[in-house]
Amino acid sequence: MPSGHEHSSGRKSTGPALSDHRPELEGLQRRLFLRKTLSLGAVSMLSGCNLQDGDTIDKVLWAMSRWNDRAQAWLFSQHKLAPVYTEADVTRPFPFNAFYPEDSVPEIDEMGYRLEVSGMVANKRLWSLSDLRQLPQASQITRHVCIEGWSAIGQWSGVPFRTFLERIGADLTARYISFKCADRYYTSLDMATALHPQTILALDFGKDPLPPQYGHPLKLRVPTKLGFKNPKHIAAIVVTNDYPGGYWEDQGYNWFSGL
Ligand SMILES: Nc1nc2c(c(=O)[nH]1)N[C@H]1C(S)=C(S)[C@@H](COP(=O)(O)O)O[C@H]1N2
Ligand SMILES: [Mo]
Repeated sequence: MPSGHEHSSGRKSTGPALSDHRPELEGLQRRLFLRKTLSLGAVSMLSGCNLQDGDTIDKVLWAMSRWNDRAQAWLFSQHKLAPVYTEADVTRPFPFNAFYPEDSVPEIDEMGYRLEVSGMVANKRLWSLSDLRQLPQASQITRHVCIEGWSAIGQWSGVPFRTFLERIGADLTARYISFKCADRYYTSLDMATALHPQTILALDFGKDPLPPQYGHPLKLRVPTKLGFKNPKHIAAIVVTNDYPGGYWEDQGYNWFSGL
């Protein structure tokens, strides 16, 4: 597969070969309504992957998922806004979620904190929290939807991410923004979603600075995406054309995951 379509999850091509599983693949194509329209060759073309007999089902499914990402990205509109709510609608207490229990939330020192930016950006300086608070701020009350089957309404405030990307001189034609978090979580976004007016680098939750469990000191609030695409405890941001994947994405969650 060409670079930009590889998955760094350590998946190896040791699974069953495609040719041993014709009936399963046909079943899959039927379920996806692709039977009449997409041959293996067509999936190859659309996904940019070189698929052939002998490839693993795993590889074919990853290729289809990446094709699905592109279809969703194409349908995404920067003008379509996520629903907004009032203060009375805010869910209390707000649920906590992470890939570890709440007593393992990272502790980050406010004074020593510096956000790193790298990749396709003109200005690679470090950002303190007070630097970020001096930029224009926006606030939103929106619904967070977790793939695990719960949702909750919260209020987040901070710097519109488009404003931040402009300040750091990000190449806005790059394909991806990648986020690296203090708890080793990572995720990434398409540029159109990064530039969406409701995507904000949040510093506050409700009226107060983000508490530890909700992403102190900095999280990205993206109301047009599932919860796992909203990184908490952001340490570094990379603007790149190389597909960055993510913690859950690399385990099979669909990368685009728009709402
Ligand atoms: N750094 C980091 N960010 C993360 C996660 C995580 O484990 N670590 N979990 C994600 C998931 S799956 C969800 S649902 C939300 C939960 O955010 P909350 O604790 O503010 O409800 O954070 C997302 N961002
Ligand atoms: Mo989640």
